[in-house]
Amino acid sequence: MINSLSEFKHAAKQAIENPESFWNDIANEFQWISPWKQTLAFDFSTPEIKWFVGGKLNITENCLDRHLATQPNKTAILFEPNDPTEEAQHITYKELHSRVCQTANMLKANGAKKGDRICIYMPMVPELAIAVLACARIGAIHSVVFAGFSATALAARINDASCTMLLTADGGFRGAKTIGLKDIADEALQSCTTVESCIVFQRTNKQVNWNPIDRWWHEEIEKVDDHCPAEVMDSEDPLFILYTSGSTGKPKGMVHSCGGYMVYTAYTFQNVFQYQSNDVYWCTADIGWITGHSYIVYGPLANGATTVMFEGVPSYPDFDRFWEVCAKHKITHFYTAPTAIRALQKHPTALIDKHDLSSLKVLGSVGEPINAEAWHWYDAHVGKHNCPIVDTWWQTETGGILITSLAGVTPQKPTFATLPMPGIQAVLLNNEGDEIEGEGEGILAIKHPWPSIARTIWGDHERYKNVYFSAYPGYYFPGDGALRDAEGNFRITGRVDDVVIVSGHNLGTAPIENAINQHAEVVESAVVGFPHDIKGNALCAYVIVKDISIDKTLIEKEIREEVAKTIGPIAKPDRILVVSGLPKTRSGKIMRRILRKLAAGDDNNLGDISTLLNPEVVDEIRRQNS
Ligand code: 7RM
Repeated sequence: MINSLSEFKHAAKQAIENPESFWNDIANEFQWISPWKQTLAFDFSTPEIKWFVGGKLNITENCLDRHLATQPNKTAILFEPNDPTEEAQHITYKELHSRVCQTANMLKANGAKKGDRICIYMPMVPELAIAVLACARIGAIHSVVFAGFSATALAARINDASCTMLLTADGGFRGAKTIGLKDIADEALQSCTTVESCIVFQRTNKQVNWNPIDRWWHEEIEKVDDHCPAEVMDSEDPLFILYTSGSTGKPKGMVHSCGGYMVYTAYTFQNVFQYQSNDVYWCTADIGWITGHSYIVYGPLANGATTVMFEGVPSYPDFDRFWEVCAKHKITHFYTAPTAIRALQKHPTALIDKHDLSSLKVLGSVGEPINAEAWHWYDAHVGKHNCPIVDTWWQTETGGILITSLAGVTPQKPTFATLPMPGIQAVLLNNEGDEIEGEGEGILAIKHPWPSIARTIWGDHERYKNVYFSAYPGYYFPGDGALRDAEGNFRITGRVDDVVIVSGHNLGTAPIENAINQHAEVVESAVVGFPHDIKGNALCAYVIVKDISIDKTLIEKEIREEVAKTIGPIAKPDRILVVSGLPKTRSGKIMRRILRKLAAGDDNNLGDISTLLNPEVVDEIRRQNS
């Protein structure tokens, strides 16, 4: 573990000078069935990336078996149910190992084998994590679909990967609501032909429809024992597929492989969060997202940590649920998203002060840039000015955290993700693709592969190449913009793929939004382009204001003046819509694709909006448009 700033600097230097020996040392800390023959083979032009070539392993031996000798009775998963009156579950490493092996046998007994794709559509219960690990145990490729997704979204993902098995539940609890997962799954399966068996976990005890391919989890699990040798996996065998939204609307099935993903998620978990053996770590994400895969399941378990799984939502039964859980389980590490922080920030701090948060040592943020106001609120009211905040920048595609501070080890700077992890060669490029030295602003790119970079898009390597490796040859292009200060700290400024060409001028929407946000009455904004007879494209700004009863004509005029002043008259939006919310994903990302269609008047063809956090704002915008 990196324990000091000087060790950090030393590691960063070593990683640049000799990446292969740097990663060899880290990978050697794991349990391999047989060693690799070559550390790295890559070519960004094809692109082909391989780590720990020829090495054999099973990630579950590293997450489970390895800890049995040293800490069998330590809690591996601490499950906190949606309903605070339902008892929490403490699942030890020994018990988790046994349940994963038994579940793996259940999958095999139902026909699953190495290389099969298994779709997992389950609520946040321990069996979800167990299902993920059971797939990994037998070498089946899991494809977790977030349980908030619709039948259409689920079917598209099952079909894209030709999944042969579906693991689901009768339903799931989310705050005061019950979601009928089995009903949604049934609807999805009407348009899927590859699924041969469906195993249903009982959570809500709700009456469900039954099909010939359905089996109850609790009945199937009774039929098998808990002895299941780990499948021997090649480093480069796929471990899982996880879908992430693309700018076209068709989700991209990012493929992660066994060896590199294990090494990098474990390495970053340990160093970023500075986890100590008795700590209780809580990441509030859902396992349906990459944050849950890497930093609820694999990273923490590979380190023998206690990882909390929370079934509920921040607002149920009240807006102090997070703080109640922190006090109840003496949470030491709390990792959440800016969107959650901003939502909780609206409520009186008395809701926090009711609870004893003195166990907290480290706070984390992930998912989008954290604004200064949210950062300072988090620092003061949750961290009591006493907990480092790690602002972790990364993506589904990167598998693990790439730019962040290390808690208490490297300096933090509000609104800055700060420095690349040792081993990550982050650079800034100008529009011509030349590297910018020192302070500056540009396009973020990564110069050298790291072990957990996604290897391809399932079934579409060409798209993988085009999206990530073609715009700036020789680099991985994440699609984000950044600025860098004199000390080398990065601040992520937002997506750069949202460029609109207005009368032949290339306009990034992020700087226009920043200008609009300068206005004292503006809370948040999103700018998109829409087709225009004369200009080719024109700009439409969606603006959330503090007080909805404000004089709209006046604020529109002031916003245009602000944009003209900071960027130039060319960037003045043609249309400004004052709205009460922006369509967002559940992790807080603005769905620009939808805003673009609405602005273009193409609103009968929005695609699936069921994956949104707030689908109701779409109708509100529609009404304003007409
Ligand atoms: C982990 C995750 C990836 C996109 C990424 C950024 C944005 C994520 C931060 C951030 C600024 C951060 N995976 N993003 N973390 N922007 N600061 N700390 O969110 O695939 O769902 O999204 O999220 O734009 O490219 S993701």
